[in-house]
Amino acid sequence: MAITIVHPRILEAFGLDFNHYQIERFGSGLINNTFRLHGNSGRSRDEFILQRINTHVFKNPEAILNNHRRASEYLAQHHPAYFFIAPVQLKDGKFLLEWNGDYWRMLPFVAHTFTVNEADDPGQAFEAAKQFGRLAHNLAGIDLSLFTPTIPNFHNLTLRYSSFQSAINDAEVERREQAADLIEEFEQFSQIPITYEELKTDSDFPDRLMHHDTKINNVLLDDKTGEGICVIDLDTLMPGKLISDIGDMVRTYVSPVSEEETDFSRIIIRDDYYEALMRGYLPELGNTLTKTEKEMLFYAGQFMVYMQGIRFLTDFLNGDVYYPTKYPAHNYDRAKNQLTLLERLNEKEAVLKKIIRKYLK
Ligand code: GN1
Ligand code: MG
Repeated sequence: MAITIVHPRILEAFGLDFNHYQIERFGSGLINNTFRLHGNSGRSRDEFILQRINTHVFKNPEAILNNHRRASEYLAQHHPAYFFIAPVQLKDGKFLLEWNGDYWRMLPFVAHTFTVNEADDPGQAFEAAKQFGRLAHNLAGIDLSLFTPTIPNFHNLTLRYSSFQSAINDAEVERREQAADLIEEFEQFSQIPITYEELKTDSDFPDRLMHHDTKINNVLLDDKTGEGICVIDLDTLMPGKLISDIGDMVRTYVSPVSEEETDFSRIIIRDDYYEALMRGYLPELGNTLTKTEKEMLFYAGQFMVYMQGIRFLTDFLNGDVYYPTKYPAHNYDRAKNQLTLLERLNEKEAVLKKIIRKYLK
């Protein structure tokens, strides 16, 4: 992979003098290239996040900035007290910089905050879920027709399922044979995409503006109190379904180990984390949830874990073209990890549904 270099002209375009900033790589995202800028002035306001947008994944980078701007304007008008990071404007008035075929955008850095890659206590799961719930609530009245999908069909499980089928057909023999058992196991859960197929057109299952990447490191926490301050990474803020945001929290907060874990016996459902996230998220949306949305809260976890599982397996069958891998069976292991998580989740269906009911009152 080529090393990305920040050219002085990029900072200049944002009205910043290159000589006044220290630049370092930042964060753990796999998709975009992220840098943190420290101003020599030492003022906390003089810090920025600069990102080069990955245009293999985001083919329409303008859409990201347009959506982000629409949301921040709406929030400033309707929820002025709500803290939301708006993108930094270029000298020419735009928000997206094109430089030598690459696309860059800048955001203010929020001082006195930190992120965690895994939830270490239920309190963190609660704080993060509350932030995502608040975002969904505050954006509930916005006109969805103003938004362009930044990744079309991103969480369209019907399409993800059919890409999985194509990958099975087109895979090299060796990989297909290696994955045969796992393919079979995912096929046994085909009720999950069938349910999605029905939900998609259900009038009681509306589109909402969703974040679509609700993992815990996309929430900034106050470095003194640990309280949730705001959400970040708004690249996939676009119309979608409630199950995406809730489901990805279930997928990423509830097990003590991440999708990278290969000792699958360590994948378990921590009821207290599941409860913390429902307690954080559901009250924020209050009575705005429809009957069908309420009924589908447990399904949300199944939906996202299953989808991520087949996305990893699809990539394994395709020869690792999407997710960066460190060894040949990496995507296979990630898929097996997600399958295990799905099984653990299903075993606890009754207990978890009881928890959900507690927070729907
Ligand atoms: C990708 O790069 P990251 O971690 O923000 C992916 C998500 C997956 C996640 C799985 C644009 O997100 O959908 O859930 O990997 N984002 C994109 O680790 O494909
Ligand atoms: Mg992300």
